[in-house]
Amino acid sequence: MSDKKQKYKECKLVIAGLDNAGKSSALIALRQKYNFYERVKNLKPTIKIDYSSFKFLETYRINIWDMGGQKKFRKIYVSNPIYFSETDYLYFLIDIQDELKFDEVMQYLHDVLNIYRGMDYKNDVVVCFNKHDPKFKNDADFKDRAIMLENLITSQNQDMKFKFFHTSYYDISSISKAISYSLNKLLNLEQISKELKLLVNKFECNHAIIYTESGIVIADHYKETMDTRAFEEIISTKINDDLEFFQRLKDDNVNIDDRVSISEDKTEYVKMFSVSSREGENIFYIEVSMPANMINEIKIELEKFQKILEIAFT
Ligand SMILES: Nc1nc2c(ncn2[C@@H]2O[C@H](COP(=O)(O)OP(=O)(O)OP(=O)(O)O)[C@@H](O)[C@H]2O)c(=O)[nH]1
Ligand SMILES: [Mg+2]
Repeated sequence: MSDKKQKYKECKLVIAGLDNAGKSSALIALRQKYNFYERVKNLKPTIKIDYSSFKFLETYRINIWDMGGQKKFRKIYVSNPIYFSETDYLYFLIDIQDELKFDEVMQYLHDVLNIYRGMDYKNDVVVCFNKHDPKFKNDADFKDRAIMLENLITSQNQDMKFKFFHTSYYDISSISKAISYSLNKLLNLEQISKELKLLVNKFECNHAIIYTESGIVIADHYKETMDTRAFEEIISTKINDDLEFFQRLKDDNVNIDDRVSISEDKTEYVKMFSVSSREGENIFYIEVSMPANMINEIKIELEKFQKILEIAFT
């Protein structure tokens, strides 16, 4: 275990899809939470494969293979299955705005899935209907396209499992949510997710989210009657705002680990948790939006998350 490389558990996520599907943009949006539009605007088509990795907490290294989608590259991958070997999760992005390419999309998906069949891939294939921008969220045509593709994909590939998401780089939390899906499974975060759900139900919270220092949402629950999408817009702003707030405190050496904001109809509370493991310190934030006046109960309830996080991460 002295080898530095063995310090991390390695996970491989493959991001595939046609050229122009928005793969690289989505990844940049995820990594670069601030001012990413500028960078995305100047983004060039990916030449073959872009490798990147990020540390998830102190324990894991998530390796992301962004497979440039131009036809010439697709040909190379499809004839060299080695690129796809040892994948933990396959993400397949579809540009939901570009209906004219759906046949080509289905053909490439078919080729890629055949490779995974040969490799005995057991996890869900995560399909993202990308570029489903907020302004199209109630557009019936977009909904129909997605349903049509979903039906086609599931009926043609009954031997495989799929998970579908709607994503857009105008809604970072939609991308965050899609990526959290595989991370939750890979990193055994399901217990945490369950506890968070119990909290939301018990106190009739509007929502509760837990995220890491880099803003990756590892679990989130919302009151059922809420419009999740609209809510996510508020949440991603709130996460960024809270992260900035805590960063400022840290820069100024101020030792405060929570923040409350009270408005007429709700109270928002965010608390920082620190969990030490052999690999180092992991910082988490739990943010709860609750009916006004619940703050004291929630504070007490959140204390037990220290233990839950410790069990999961030490
Ligand atoms: N409207 C909208 N445009 C997007 C979105 N994501 C990406 N784009 C645009 O789509 C274009 C292609 O994005 P890329 O991220 O380069 O696409 P890619 O899938 O990486 O393409 P290849 O590297 O060639 O495979 C860029 O002009 C982006 O600005 C989105 O969510 N909504
Ligand atoms: Mg690219």
